[in-house]
Amino acid sequence: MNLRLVLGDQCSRSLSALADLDPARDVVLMMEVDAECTYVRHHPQKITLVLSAMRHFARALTARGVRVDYVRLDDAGNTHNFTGEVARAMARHRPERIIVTEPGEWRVRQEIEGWEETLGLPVDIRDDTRFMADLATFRRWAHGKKQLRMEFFYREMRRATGLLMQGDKPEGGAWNYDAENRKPLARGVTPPASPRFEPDAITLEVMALVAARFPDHFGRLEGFNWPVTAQDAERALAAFIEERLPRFGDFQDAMAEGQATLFHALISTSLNAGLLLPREVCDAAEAAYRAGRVPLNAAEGFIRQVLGWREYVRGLYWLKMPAYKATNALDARRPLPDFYWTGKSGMRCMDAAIGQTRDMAYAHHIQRLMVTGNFALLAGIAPDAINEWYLLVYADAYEWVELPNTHGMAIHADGGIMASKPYAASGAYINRMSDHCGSCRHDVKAATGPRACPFNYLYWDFMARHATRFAANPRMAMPLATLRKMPPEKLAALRGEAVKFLDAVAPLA
Ligand code: FAD
Ligand code: DLZ
Repeated sequence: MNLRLVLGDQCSRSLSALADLDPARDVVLMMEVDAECTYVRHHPQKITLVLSAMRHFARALTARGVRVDYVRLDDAGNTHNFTGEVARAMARHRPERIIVTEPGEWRVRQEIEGWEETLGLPVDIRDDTRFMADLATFRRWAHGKKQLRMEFFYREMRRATGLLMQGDKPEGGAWNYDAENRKPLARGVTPPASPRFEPDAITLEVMALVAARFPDHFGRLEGFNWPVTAQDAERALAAFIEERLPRFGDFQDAMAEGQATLFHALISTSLNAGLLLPREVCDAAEAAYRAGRVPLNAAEGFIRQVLGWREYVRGLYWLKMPAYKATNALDARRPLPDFYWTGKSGMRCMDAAIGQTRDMAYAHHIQRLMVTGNFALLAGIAPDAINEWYLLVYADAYEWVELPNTHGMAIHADGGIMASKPYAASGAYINRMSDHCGSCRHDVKAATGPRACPFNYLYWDFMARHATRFAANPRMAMPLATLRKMPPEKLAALRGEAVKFLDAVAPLA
């Protein structure tokens, strides 16, 4: 018999580890283990989501006649790590081999690759066919290229999948409609509420377990509202396509007071846990466009996120690990300020992003990139510290997707492998894209003085710190030219404010 593993983010009926399963002989092993809940101290909503999805998936497999050996977190004898649980299951079932779909994280892959030797059994590690680009295809695409720009990978993926194509030409004549997608939320536009997913008995039981077992983890568990089954995830997708996708493009980069989710899809938790497949969500968006229910800028903008960014970051992660995790191109060394946990920075945009992160285990892309990420970039927060934060606080966080977004997009730790310039912005950007500054105690127009917006002086301090490094980068020419023209006493005042602020909130050791 085969022992087939299903990990917590592999709750998909089409999982390669379940192909050719023989219900008469094989056993599926699913393991709830402390090690996966605490290697970073995940947000309680993420732990709940994963464990509840696992329990629902196990129930669905059992209903189909599959033999599932399910180890619960509070089972006596649980060794609380994957290797220990596979060893115990081997003693129970005496399998001839282990079959597993490649895991999403490097550390888990390392562990599994050791099993043939440590457990003395053949281990069949299968490709994760849920993604649209397999890793070999990405490696071939990346081979010999100096720069790995997502935009070119995305075009290859459009051609390979036929999504939003007219023959060999992109739908509408352009590959990218991003220029139409940078609007702040217009006055009088109210984003529709996202659907409610009332916790059922299984989820309630998991919530009680998580609350009792991980009381010190950052984040609120009450209000948990994530899909934990494929059916609920499909309902979330359908609601998004009908109600929010039509305006997704327009307001993709917007931020607004009291609006945590705007026109975003809220499907990353389901995609990453395996409850939805990326191809099905792209097909649903394309079908809505072809039926005339969604404009092209919205459908293209959304499909680019899933077919482009999501596949690209996964390819990059596996291409560059493990060295990628150690990158620190900007020599950032400051510790993470305490306000990343308390949400009490006094900066309205930061506190809104951190507050909703605590309450929902969610913030949308621009909050992650241009608020908390931008702050970490400008302040020079050490990559390990900010990286752990992003992996810990979001319900959709897995290292394969979180790490490239953090090191590559947010803090430029990879030195430009992913992004041709750092996403550094002053308060003016946040003011343009949100209404936060209106209710902030800081003055976004002030760069020095007691009410100055910290993003302003931190921005110029960042530019001055890294001027030499970016001198030859044409995309940095404008801010660096402004920096050069700045009177020395003005720059000294800005940098003085920056250092005073940073030494107070994130003192160097
Ligand atoms: P939408 O904005 O509605 O986008 C639709 C889908 O596109 C998302 O569900 C997601 O699957 C995909 N997508 C969009 N942008 C990206 C991207 N940059 N990379 C990969 N997929 C993308 N996403 C995660 O899934 N897990 C993470 O741990 C994660 N960490 C991030 C850390 C930082 C510093 C940054 C800047 C971004 C991170 N992202 C991460 C990407 C993005 O912020 C989330 O995918 C998105 O906010 C999820 O919300 P949504 O489903 O409403 O997305
Ligand atoms: C995230 C997570 C958590 C919190 N708990 C478990 C678990 O108890 N058992 C399990 O199989 N998987 C869990 N996961 C998901 C794993 O961390 C994930 O499979 C690896 O990070 C590989 O992507």
